Amino acid sequence: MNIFLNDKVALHEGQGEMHQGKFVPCFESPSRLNNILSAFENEPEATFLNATDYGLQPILDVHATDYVEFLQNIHKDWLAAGNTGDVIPYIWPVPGLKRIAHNNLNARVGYYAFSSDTPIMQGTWQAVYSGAQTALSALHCVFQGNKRMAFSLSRPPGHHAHRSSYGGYCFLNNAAICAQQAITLGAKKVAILDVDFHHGNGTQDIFYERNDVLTISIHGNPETNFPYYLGYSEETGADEGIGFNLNLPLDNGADMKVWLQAFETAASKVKAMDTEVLIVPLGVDTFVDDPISNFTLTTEDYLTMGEAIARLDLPTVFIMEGGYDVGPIGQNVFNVLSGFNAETNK
Ligand code: Q9C
Ligand code: ZN
Repeated sequence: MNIFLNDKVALHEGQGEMHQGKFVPCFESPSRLNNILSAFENEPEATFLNATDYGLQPILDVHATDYVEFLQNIHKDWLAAGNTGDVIPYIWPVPGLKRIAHNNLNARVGYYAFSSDTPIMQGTWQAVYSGAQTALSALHCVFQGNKRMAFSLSRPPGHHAHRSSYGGYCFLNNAAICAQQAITLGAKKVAILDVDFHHGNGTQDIFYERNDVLTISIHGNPETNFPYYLGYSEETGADEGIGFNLNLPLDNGADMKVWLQAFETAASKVKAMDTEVLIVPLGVDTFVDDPISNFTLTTEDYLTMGEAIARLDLPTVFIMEGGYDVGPIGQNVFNVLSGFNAETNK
């Protein structure tokens, strides 16, 4: 197991988010990562590696320059304007208002945010920049280093981030940045199989008109789950990308049996294409006791999940996404990689 770590993750720690009408501690916290790391500490097969810095270009190949500059500067500007807490949006340019690049900070924040749950603080840019480099390092390890698998163990997550907007705890779309980097390095076809509980809306949108990156997501039905406005089964791609997006929304309460049926549909789609690299945005918020999700997977089911992913028999890059039951999160993530490893070494 080649595991890449981001030593800047603690720099991103939000003060809180709105949840069911109350301001509560952020679900997406540094303790998540510490607990995952602990679960791997005594694993003889785990090799911990430091990330390489591939610079800003791979990020700018996916995200707009003005958006990246916003992420780099907003907290500094926010403090200079006399604010003290985290950057949190409260107004959005919905249809009927003017969607304009605004000088006012509150207006600028609403222009780039799509949800209110994703605070920005002083260290956010450093943490997310390093997170993207961690993911890129895992991609390079697999795609150029010819390794069977690598795991980018970082936070905050990425799959909700669009080309020019952040939300759902995500700023830079690490999976998309890796997929694009593989294409830049010469891959003709890349597949992204998102197993986080939530739909990978950012990833879908970024590649929606393209046929070189297949995007698949197995997730909680957006009729009742975040991100609500995307993730339906009829979204199959546009233009050149028609047939290269597959959404597999599942009803609340879905267990491993139901999940595996969806996985088999996803697997056939991946196998039908000449995929060179598989990227797996890995969220374990499908866990039965996850506080903000409602599938019913068990700790043991994650072994099965890892085995199933390994049977796709592809060079695979796992990228850490969600999972908010911080007690079992380590064992759950460990089991996915451990199942993958066991199946690979069979
Ligand atoms: N207060 C990921 O799993 N926030 N993101 C819910 C409830 C959205 C989760 C708001 C959850 C996004 C990467
Ligand atoms: Zn999630």
